[in-house]
Amino acid sequence: MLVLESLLADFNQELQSTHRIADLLNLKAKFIGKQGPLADVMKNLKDATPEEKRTIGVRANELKQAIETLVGQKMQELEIQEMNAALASTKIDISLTDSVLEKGLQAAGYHPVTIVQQEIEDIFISMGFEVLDGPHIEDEYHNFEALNIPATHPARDMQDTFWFADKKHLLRTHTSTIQIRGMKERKPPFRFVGPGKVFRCERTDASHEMVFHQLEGMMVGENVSVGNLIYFMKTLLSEIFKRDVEVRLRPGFFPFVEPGFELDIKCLICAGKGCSVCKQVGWVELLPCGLVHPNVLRAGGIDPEKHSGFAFGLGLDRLVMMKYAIDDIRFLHAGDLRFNSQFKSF
Ligand code: FA5
Repeated sequence: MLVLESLLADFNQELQSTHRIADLLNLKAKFIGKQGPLADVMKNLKDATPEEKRTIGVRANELKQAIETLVGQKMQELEIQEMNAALASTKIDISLTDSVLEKGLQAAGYHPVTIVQQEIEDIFISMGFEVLDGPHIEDEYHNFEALNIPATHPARDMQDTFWFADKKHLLRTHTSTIQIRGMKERKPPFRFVGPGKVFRCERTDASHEMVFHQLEGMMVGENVSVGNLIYFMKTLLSEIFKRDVEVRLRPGFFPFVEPGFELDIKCLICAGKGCSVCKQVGWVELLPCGLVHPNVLRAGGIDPEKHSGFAFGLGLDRLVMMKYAIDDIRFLHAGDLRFNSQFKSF
């Protein structure tokens, strides 16, 4: 018995000075492994009396379990310690400081389209609008039919479409797709904006890209009028440009609005004199809009007898071009860091 009792004390003493997992495993083997003293005690039991066998056997088992428990506890402790040590030695400082930048490393920054999109979202949020999202891959219904553009309507050709092979799905040609789901999921009055990428199979030039960004807006309620529409458009432009910009409103045709308007901005690249961005006309198409067509309200589950609404589809890339005087839309999509890093960094 004495051997057994001193065994636990010896084990505890050695355990105190064990600080590595490998040493702990060796210590465990030393005390309760096949060649260890506990195994010896058990082997020698064959010559003992039945009474000794019982008391010593029980005690030996208790000790084995006690040692296993202590090893388990210590193992957990050491694992945490080793993990913390590993984390501390591989720690990365992700905060770039000026001194790092002085060494010539590039700071990360937001893309100008993202900067302006976030600014516009904030402006609309402050005016009680929600911000919605929608899928890039759409069906014919949401991109055309529900927007009052049936299959045979010539307006389908206004937006050259990338179709999928099944001829049912497409890459959305405009963010107006967000209108239908937005209407179906809420009851009037409501107001929301929906920014995102859109896709058109178009020849590119200084003001046209195949992949570009729009920001849809919609407000539905009782007696929503052209007056409301003009108020929100004016607020948006004065907040974005922080100065007076010249705009003009002219009639525009879109099957999903009636009446429809085109809001153009006086070209800020050439101050209206004529350039490649405005196609020599001095004005840039920026913000088509109008009152939501009754058929579209119905498709969204809204009774046009009770409610009316306005909608707009802002050309985000063109707005960015006007704001920063960028004279070719292709700069926005080239991924050139020399261009991108001129804008606000994190
Ligand atoms: C539309 O896409 C309509 N869905 C907008 C709308 C919404 C009207 C709600 C009424 C109510 P449009 O095809 O004109 O309309 O495009 C809207 C804006 O996107 C244009 O004024 C222009 O600023 C921008 N845009 C159009 N095509 C391109 C292009 N290829 N590259 C860059 N910007 C473009």
